[in-house]
Amino acid sequence: MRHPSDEHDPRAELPGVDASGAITPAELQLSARNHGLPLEALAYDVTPAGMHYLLTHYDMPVVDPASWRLGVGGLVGQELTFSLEDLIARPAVTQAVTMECAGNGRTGMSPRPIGQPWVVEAVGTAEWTGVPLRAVLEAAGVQDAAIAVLFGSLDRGTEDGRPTSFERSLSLADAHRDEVLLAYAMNGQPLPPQHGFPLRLVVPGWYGMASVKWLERITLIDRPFEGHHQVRGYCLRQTPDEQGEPLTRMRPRSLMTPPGVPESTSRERRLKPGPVTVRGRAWSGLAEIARVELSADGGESWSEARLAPAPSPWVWQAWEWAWDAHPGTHELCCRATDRAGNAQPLEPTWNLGGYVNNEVQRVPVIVARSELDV
Ligand SMILES: Nc1nc2c(c(=O)[nH]1)N[C@H]1C(S)=C(S)[C@@H](COP(=O)(O)O)O[C@H]1N2
Ligand SMILES: [Mo]
Repeated sequence: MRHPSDEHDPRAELPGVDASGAITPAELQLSARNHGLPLEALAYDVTPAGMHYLLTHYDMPVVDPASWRLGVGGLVGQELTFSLEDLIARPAVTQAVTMECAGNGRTGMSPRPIGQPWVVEAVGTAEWTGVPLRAVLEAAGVQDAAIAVLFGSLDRGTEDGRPTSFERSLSLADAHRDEVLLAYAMNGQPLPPQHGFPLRLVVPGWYGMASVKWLERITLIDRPFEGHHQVRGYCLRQTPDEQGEPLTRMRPRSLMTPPGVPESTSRERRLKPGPVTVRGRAWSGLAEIARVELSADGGESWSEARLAPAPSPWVWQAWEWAWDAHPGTHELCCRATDRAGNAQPLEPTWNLGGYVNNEVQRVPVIVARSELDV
């Protein structure tokens, strides 16, 4: 979908924009650092850590766990400081969580918003172990004047020429939800450096930006936090002057593992004729998935996939769909709808940051005439 204004490209005011719309060397650098989930890894209930998507804005801090501390302060009853051992000694919770970047699907928009050029693969499911945030807030005590909790991290960069760090806040109510964790382990191992070692926040159901990595400080505050990553990034805006709606929970999305085999450079996929089981996952942070539908004709006709039960509200659900593949060229599509009635659209809705594009996944495939051709 094109932006309504033809005369003026609102991206022109943002840093790093290439007027031709081509992927810039800076974006290539970003996408070499921040990788996606290879779609064949949808086969795992829990994504192996190295296959989980990765998104980091600045440089990844190198942290010495012996000297690292988490500070809890601001409008608290008592300021607290935790070492990593202090946190590990507290009662722990392990929880599988599907996390997706709010910019997933960005390259499907036109004109293409500048940023990490995701196609559809910015997602993963990990088993996080840590301490419930609520327990730490209760240990410190929250003063009546506090309205929000600010999470400060160790990574540093600049935005619009000003020094910044990756900081985000949650309302008191969201911060006290049972499922919100301060996680020190991923899939049973200490957090890998790139996923926030030694401690990160995990906010199940929300887009990934809420899950602040490399945590160093939790501050109770009495006014809304207005840092870059709260009020500029991760808001749905059409123009740079607009404030826009802040992003929170993940919209429904389904993804399939593309069937068949790819050609190494064109990525064109071929498969044998005959029965095929197409498999994938679906999730929504807004409600449980109600159904997943598949199409083999580019979205003209749809039929329902078999959906596995939801293991918890916070993880993706497996689905499978039986297809009788006839020779020729086909476009496979999948579409999820959640129990709150949110469905994946057929077309994206443009916004400046290129966020929340949960349009249906489209996978072109060539079904060969015979088994021998694949
Ligand atoms: N400190 C810090 N936390 C961060 C980020 C970051 O750049 N710095 N990126 C956020 C974004 S935008 C996403 S999508 C998730 C990605 O988490 P992952 O890299 O562990 O998959 O981390 C979030 N937490
Ligand atoms: Mo993200």
